[in-house]
Amino acid sequence: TLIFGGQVVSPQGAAPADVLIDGEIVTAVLAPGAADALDVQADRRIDATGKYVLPGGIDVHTHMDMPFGGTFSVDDFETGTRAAAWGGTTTIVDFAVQKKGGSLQEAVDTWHAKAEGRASIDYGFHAILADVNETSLKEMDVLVDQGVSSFKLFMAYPGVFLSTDDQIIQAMFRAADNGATIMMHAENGAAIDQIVSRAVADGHTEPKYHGLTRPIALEAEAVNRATQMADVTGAPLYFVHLSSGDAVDVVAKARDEGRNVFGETCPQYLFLDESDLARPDFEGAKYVCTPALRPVEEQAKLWRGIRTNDLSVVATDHCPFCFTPDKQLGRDDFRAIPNGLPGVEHRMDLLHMGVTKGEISLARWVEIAAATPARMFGMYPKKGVIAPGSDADIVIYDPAATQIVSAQTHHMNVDYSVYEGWEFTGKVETVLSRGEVILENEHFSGALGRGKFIKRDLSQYLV
Ligand code: DUC
Ligand code: ZN
Ligand code: ZN
Ligand code: ZN
Repeated sequence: TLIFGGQVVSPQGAAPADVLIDGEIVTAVLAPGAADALDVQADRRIDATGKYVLPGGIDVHTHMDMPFGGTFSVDDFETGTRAAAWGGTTTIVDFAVQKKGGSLQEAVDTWHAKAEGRASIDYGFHAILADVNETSLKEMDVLVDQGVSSFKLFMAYPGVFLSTDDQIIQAMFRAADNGATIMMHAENGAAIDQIVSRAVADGHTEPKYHGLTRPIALEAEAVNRATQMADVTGAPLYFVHLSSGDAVDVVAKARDEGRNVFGETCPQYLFLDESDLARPDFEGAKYVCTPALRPVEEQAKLWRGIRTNDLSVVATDHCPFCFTPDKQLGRDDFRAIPNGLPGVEHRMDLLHMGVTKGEISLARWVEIAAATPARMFGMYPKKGVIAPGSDADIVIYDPAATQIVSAQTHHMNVDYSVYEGWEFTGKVETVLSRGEVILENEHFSGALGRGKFIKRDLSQYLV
């Protein structure tokens, strides 16, 4: 296959080039016209004139088919990976959830069973450490050898996922030994739960109180606490879904000291805000995720963090629940609203809007959405770059096309969109996964189960 006439985008910039693919692998990136001069024979030629040619997006934070609050996130590996591909994402890394009293291996085996035969793009797993004990600590080493090289801990959700400081520091010591990355959900959950109880006791049960009871200060406090524990233990630390400027400032300070501390944010924190939680008729429930959507002025601080690389990855935290019936569970009490937003399909487009609005460069778009996620989670250069020897995971993106987002037309298995009616400039035109065209002409053809598990290495960002 030869993709010709496009602008190939990488973290180094955008340049006209043609991409030659043999089977599943990129074999050459050629100067325009070189393919003809070399008399390259291609069975298939794809015209990318006027388009960007991008490494496929890598979303390192998704929750497919995840049990939560008495229900399950509504995208499984079939619908979720298909929706990802429609939006230009060709790799996801999903979270295998350890049960209390269960093993990490059981969690990963369960997730393999969920993904196998269903995923249409490649996928890896992180493991959620929900029960840190002697056994699960030992299992961390075993999972690293299986290519599950990152572990998420929660400082939030007491009684469900929360790890106490003694558990966190043990997991960090282990990670410092085996090289795994600790991923942290940083919010002071014990303190937040008290604030939540006080609000409910005062009769404040509407969705907007989900936001009002989770102050930024208690995110920044947890980020600081985890950063200090990482310093003491030497564990590599990656903060998931940072939502506020104060949290980014803590990460920035650690990074200025040369530490292995990294930050991720999500499109919802860049484009939505706390006013969405106050929408009438319980519509605010559609916007309940954790951390909560913030005052609008936080958005500019997050964009700045992306530019300074204190936020180095943008992932979705895709965790969709239907408005009916799932979100209705919390009609009378926001505590019962399942936490999470649908987003896996829109990340590339939203970040492209960051380019058109002048927040980030084209090169930075590809860096935060593909190249850095691949490096951060040990998949580079197989994934995250268009270069000889890399998997031919490629997106042809039309920067001039426009689209209007709607739950009627999106591909996620959820009955609403948080971006309903938004007009995006830019659109995915063609998607290749390991050399196979899986999306073109508004038609998806990726077979069920064609996606493969990616056995990941350790982070390639550690100093
Ligand atoms: N936040 C969410 O919004 N959903 C799932 C888990 C989480 O931390
Ligand atoms: Zn989280
Ligand atoms: Zn998450
Ligand atoms: Zn549904």
